[in-house]
Amino acid sequence: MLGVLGLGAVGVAFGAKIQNGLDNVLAEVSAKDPTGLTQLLPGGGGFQFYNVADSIPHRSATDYRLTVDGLVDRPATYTLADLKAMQQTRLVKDVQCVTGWRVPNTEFSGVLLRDLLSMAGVQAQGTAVKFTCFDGVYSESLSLDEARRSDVLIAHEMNGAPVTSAHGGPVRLYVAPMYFYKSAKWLSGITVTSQVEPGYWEHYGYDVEAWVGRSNGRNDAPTSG
Ligand SMILES: Nc1nc2c(c(=O)[nH]1)N[C@H]1C(S)=C(S)[C@@H](COP(=O)(O)O)O[C@H]1N2
Ligand SMILES: [Mo]
Repeated sequence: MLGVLGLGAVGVAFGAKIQNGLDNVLAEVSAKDPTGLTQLLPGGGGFQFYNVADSIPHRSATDYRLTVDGLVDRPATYTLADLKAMQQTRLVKDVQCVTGWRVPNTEFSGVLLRDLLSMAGVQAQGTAVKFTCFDGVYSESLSLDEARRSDVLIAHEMNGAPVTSAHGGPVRLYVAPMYFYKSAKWLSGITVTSQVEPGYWEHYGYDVEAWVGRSNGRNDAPTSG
């Protein structure tokens, strides 16, 4: 699975072909499923499924924890219920993967990252934020300015339903203005750091500053927001 779903240097050139293969498999499975349960399978609804880990990691809604630490005055750990009790923000924007596929008008809801950061109290030396995941493999990062944008969410709902395991639930990062690889799934840690630490794909040459249409040599103008 790792090889098939990977998005390394080779994946950039051949990603579309590989993903078409995956789509065909999923379509075939769906056709044999009159219950429609395969709608819940990874890759449904126009999304492509990405996972650099060997299997989909699971955390139940009650076991889930998100820690905020690093260069902050008040490190904290949140449950899913804690996050749901906070001020909620809903964004409806296009999801754009750097390999070319797009899902227009996708809704994500959750807590603004900047609210968690202000509750933690970022210290003067803090200039960046690092994200870690309970798959134990993936990581991402943003500058503090990017992290404080009003279109960067700690999301627990997608299209009006809980974020599924395949899509990175119970909680994933959603960085709306950037290519979807910035939106770390299975989010477990937010650490304020003194410099930007390049994330998983960025070690393979992808841009740290992954603005849609302005990075990775691409020109995908968003159709909305
Ligand atoms: N933890 C983790 N987050 C991840 C990835 C991953 O492999 N692991 N892939 C990224 C990439 S390249 C994309 S396009 C999106 C895919 O999200 P989806 O599976 O919900 O479509 O998740 C991003 N976040
Ligand atoms: Mo991606």
